[in-house]
Amino acid sequence: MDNIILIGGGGHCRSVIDVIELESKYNIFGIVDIEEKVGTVVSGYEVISSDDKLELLSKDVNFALVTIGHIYNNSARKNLFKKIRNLGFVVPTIISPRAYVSKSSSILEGTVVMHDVLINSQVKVGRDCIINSKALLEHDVNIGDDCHISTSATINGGVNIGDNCFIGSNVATKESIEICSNSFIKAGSTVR
Ligand code: JB2
Repeated sequence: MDNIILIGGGGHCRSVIDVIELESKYNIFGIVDIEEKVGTVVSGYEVISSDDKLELLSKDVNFALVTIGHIYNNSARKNLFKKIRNLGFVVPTIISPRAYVSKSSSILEGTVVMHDVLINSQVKVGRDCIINSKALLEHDVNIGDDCHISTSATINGGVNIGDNCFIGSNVATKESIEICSNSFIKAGSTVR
């Protein structure tokens, strides 16, 4: 298995570790977090360094993924994704074996698809997104880059979502609507 480094060792990281372990494609080499957390352990994996050692780590490890979450603001995630790409890390797509992803759908790199997600026919998901546990993306949905579709959100058929959107837990959207870039939709909303 190829080694991978995870950047950000909090709650979202612990969920992603569970997916990576089940997927069994990558060996988690270690976690990169803030200096104060170096030496601590996250779900059995050591925090091996802070961000300033990423260049050194890139000599030994090919793959990296940002595992900081996104609720109000995704700028930390975006900056770190940019940094690891500039350093030459390969950023993979991570898909839980417990997710269903239609073979006619496409999911770009840096995106994680968590347990029990259902992605139906002809869906397109951009880069560096979180499609969180139990989310449903119905047929012909398009999702831009850097979005977080939270737990159990239902995105109905033909919906277009721009970049940098946060769609909260249990949100339900009407079919074929446009949700513009930088939208924040709070948990439980119905979007018409
Ligand atoms: O600049 C940084 C940095 N800033 C914060 N570089 C690196 N490498 N790591 C950084 N961190 C680390 O990200 C923090 O020290 C902490 O370990 C982690 C953030 O963890 P936290 O649990 O606070 O949030 P999260 O983003 O992992 O999870 C939130 O978002 C998810 C989507 C939570 O609200 C979760 O419940 C939610 N599922």
